[in-house]
Amino acid sequence: MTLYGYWRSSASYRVRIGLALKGVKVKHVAVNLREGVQISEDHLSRNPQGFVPVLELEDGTRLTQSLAILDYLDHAYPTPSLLPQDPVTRAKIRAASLTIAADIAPIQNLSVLKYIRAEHDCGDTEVKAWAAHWIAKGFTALENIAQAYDTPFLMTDTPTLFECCLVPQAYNARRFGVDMDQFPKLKMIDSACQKRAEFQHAAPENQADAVTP
Ligand SMILES: N[C@@H](CCC(=O)N[C@@H](CS)C(=O)NCC(=O)O)C(=O)O
Repeated sequence: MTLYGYWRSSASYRVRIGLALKGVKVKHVAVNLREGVQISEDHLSRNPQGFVPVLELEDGTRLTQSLAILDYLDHAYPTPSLLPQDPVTRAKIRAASLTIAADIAPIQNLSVLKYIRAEHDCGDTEVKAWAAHWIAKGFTALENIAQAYDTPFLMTDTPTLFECCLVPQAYNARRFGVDMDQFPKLKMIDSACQKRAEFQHAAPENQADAVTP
């Protein structure tokens, strides 16, 4: 299988974590978002939305949307599962994951930030403040939820779909200057993940296309 992604893309990072947790090896192909390769004819033929990640299966089938890709991986490679068996906990973990993937992350997408920069004459400071505002708002709700559980990961003893979403979003939060000390439980979960080899392997800085300052 081939994963078309980008080192700093949080949606690609989610899938890299899922692959690492399951011990599934894929070929990685970088789509340079900074250079606009996502809207090249080649990439639009993989994903007409012009987004990464895209997971290309061995038979050429292309899967898009990180959560749908993780769902595919969870069915194709069931162990370890990314969701617990209990239906209520499962639904709650999916909800918390969607809070990140559907509600928080899209507002700081590169194309959204480019749009507000160009159409609303925003500079770096305003753009950073915009991203930080929406991340903090979403994290405040998630911190409230997480505080009710005394487990090392959200509602569980092992990382799930939620940690696949949280770690990349916490990475982005730090990039946009959000003080993670406001969210002690999320910070604790993120730190517990960072200690694990699978999360280290999936980290942006450890990707072949990473650009170090
Ligand atoms: N909902 C999609 C979001 C994908 C997405 O937003 N990808 C970003 C990188 S994290 C992207 O390709 N952005 C390119 C752009 O905005 O031009 C998913 O979860 O896969």
